[in-house]
Amino acid sequence: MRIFFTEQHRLRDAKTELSGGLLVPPFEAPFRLDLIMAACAAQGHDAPEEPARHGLDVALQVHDAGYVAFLETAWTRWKEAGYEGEAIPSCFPARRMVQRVPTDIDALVGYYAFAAETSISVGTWEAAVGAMDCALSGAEALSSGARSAFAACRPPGHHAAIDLFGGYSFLNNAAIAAQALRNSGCKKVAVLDVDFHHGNGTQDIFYARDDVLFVSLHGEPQEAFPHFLGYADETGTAEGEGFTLNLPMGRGTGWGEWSVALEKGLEAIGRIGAEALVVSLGVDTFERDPISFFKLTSDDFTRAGERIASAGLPTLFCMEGGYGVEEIGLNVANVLTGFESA
Ligand code: SP5
Ligand code: ZN
Repeated sequence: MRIFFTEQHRLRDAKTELSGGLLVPPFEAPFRLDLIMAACAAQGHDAPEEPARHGLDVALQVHDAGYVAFLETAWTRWKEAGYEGEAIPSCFPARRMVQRVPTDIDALVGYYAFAAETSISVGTWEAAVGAMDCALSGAEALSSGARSAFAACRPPGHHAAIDLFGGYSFLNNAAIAAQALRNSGCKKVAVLDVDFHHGNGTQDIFYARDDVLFVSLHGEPQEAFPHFLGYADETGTAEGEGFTLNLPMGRGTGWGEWSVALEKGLEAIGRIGAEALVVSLGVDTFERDPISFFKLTSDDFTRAGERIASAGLPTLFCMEGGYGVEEIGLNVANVLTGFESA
C-alpha cells in the first residue's frame, strides 16, 4: 500500500496541553509518527512517499474561509500581541452569546475553538498543511486505481469542524480526502471513524449531505471527549438524514462489542453503495492508551484491518489518535497488515 509521509509533521511540536489544570507536554507529539513509521517498515510495508503540494482549494470546500485564514495567521498574530506562551483559548461564545467574528486575537482563538486543551504553537499551520497534503495524495492514489493508501497524517484532523479547532486537530484531513474523492467522480464516499474519540469535526462537515456517509465507533459522549456530540440519535439532517451513524460504547469495551459495531458500520457502508472508503484510523482504542477507555489488543487491530478490507472498497487510511505507548506503531502497522492480508 502506498504510504504518504512528510517530515513537515515535526513542525507541530507544541510545549503545552491544558490537562487537569496543568500545562503538560502534549500527548499528541512527533515521536508518535516515528513509532508508526518504524513499525510499518519493520512489517515490510512500502517505503513512504513525500506528498504533492495541493493548495487549499479542497480544504475550502469543507472548512470556512475565515477559519482557514485564522489558522494560517493565528501564531503570528498571537506573537504580535506580545504573549510569551502558546495560543490557548480562554473565552468562548457559549450559550445565548453572540456568534460574531471578533477582531482581537484572544477572542478569535476562543471563537474558533471548541476545546482548550489544544494550544496553537509555532509551525502548527505548516504541519497541518503537510498532513492535509498526505491525505490528498492518498485520495489521488485511490483515484488513479490504487486499492489502498495510508496517509501518515500528523497533526490529526477528525475533531476539526467547519470552523472549529480542538482535540489536537486543525484541518480535517479525512474530510478533505473524502471531498477530493467526491471531486474526482466517486458518487458516494464513506468515512469510517475508528478512533476512540467521536469524529465531531467530520460529522459537522457532512451532517446535511447525502453524498458522504459518516460512521463513528467511539467512547460514549457522557464520559468521553469531545463530550458534546456523538450520541446515537444524531443521524443527519435535511438531505443528510440517515447519512450519519454513531455507535457509542461504554468503559471497558473490548473486541466482542467493538467488532459487532464495526460490522454494523460496514453494513451501512455497503447499503449506501459507497465507491470509496476513508478510514479515520485512531489506535487510542488500545487497552493501554493513557487517555481512553476501550480494551482492544494489538491482535485485535489486525482483525480490524481484515474486516475493513472485507468492504471491498478502495480504502484510504488517515492517521488520527493513539497516545503514549510504544505499541502505537505496532497497532497501526497491524491494521495495515491485516487489511493487506485479507
Ligand atoms: C485525535 C484525538 O485522538 N484527539 C483526542 C483529543 C483528546 N484531548 C482531551 C483528552 C482529555 C482526556 N481526559 C481523560 C483523562 C484520563 N485520565
Ligand atoms: Zn482519539
